[in-house]
Amino acid sequence: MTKGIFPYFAAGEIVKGFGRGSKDLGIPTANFPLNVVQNLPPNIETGIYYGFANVDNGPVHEMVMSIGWNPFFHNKEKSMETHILHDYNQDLYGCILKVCILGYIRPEKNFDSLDLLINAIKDDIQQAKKLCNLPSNKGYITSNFFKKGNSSDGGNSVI
Ligand code: ADP
Ligand code: RBF
Ligand code: MG
Repeated sequence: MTKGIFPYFAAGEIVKGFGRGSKDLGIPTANFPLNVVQNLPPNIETGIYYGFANVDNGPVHEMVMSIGWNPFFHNKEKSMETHILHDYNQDLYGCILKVCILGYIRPEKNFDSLDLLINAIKDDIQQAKKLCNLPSNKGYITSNFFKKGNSSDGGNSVI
């Protein structure tokens, strides 16, 4: 069960992902290294999450994140992929990504086509925008965690 773990804070370097061209689909996902994935609480469900993120202590934006094995692609390795709702117009490899996960949207699913997967991700983005804007959530934009000098080794102890 995924209960009582939110907000969950994590930080790490943005590494190369699976190179499937998510970027070309308009949905680039910044991938965390394995150690950040392994630091997740053991009781966190795989699935799609929402929250806030920033890069190199910059402005905080809404994000959607996929945690799991991407059944559509049959991944062997569990991954944490974050799509930040902002146009950076550049690569961010090597930069530090900080995320504050605020809640769960849905389980990971398999789809009959890539188009259906993309439509589901677009729905997730709309959900995330609404949920991030709730009074109980939007205060996290100004969390000290996102400021310079505050980081996290992947746990949720540093706020
Ligand atoms: P990879 O397979 O290496 O993860 P993607 O096609 O998923 O490649 O693209 C992800 C990369 O795109 C990120 O690592 C980052 O460098 C860049 N990027 C640019 N804008 C964004 C964004 N809004 N959200 C996530 N990554 C972004
Ligand atoms: N992959 C899946 O196999 N099933 C999913 O339900 C799924 N949902 C996703 C939702 C979001 C918000 C994001 C960012 C990714 C999701 N993915 C899912 C991962 C997707 O397959 C991966 O990012 C690909 O690289 C996209 O081309
Ligand atoms: Mg990626």
